[in-house]
Amino acid sequence: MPTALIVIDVQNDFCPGGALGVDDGDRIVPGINQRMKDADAVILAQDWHPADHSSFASSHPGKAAMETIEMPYGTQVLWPDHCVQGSEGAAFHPGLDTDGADMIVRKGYNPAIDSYSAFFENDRSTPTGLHGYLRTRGITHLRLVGLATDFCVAFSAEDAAQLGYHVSVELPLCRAIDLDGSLATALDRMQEAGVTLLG
Ligand code: VGL
Ligand code: ZN
Repeated sequence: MPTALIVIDVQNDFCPGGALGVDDGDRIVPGINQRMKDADAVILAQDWHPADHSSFASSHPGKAAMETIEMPYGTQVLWPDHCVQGSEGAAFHPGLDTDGADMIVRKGYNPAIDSYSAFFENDRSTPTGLHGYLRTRGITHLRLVGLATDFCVAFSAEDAAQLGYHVSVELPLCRAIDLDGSLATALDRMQEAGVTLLG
């Protein structure tokens, strides 16, 4: 089965000490590097925002990080500034074997809309191009790992399942933000979408 490993957002800002640091986010790096060796294709997703991105609380006077607002495409969590294009925070964790990647897909570059998923922006319809890439390479099976389980990993997994891929998420190689029960919700949603959760 032609299988791709999709590594979601293993970037400095999502690791401890980063702008949106996830607990133990750096601990998954060695295991991910190991996992690259038995995939037919390795894809890295990279959160890549302009400095004035609409998902940043700093773009909305009077709003604080982790509050939500209504956007034309639905409810949006407002985040601290993170993964600003070209910054050290947007760089991959220095331990990640980026040389092992076949392609890097950047997302979240449109100032007006966030993009948790590596497949679609948060309107769940504007494509990033990853589906076309995987399809033309004949990939049918996806293994997802990375950060954060309950946002970018979950949205990517759900979209991939909806697109018809066989999708598994390797939970020991993911870490979550877990904001107001978001991890439990994300696990339920992935399971409902037909994603296999590997413990
Ligand atoms: C992510 C929040 C904002 C993620 C990205 O990678 O899960 N979360 N941007
Ligand atoms: Zn982001």
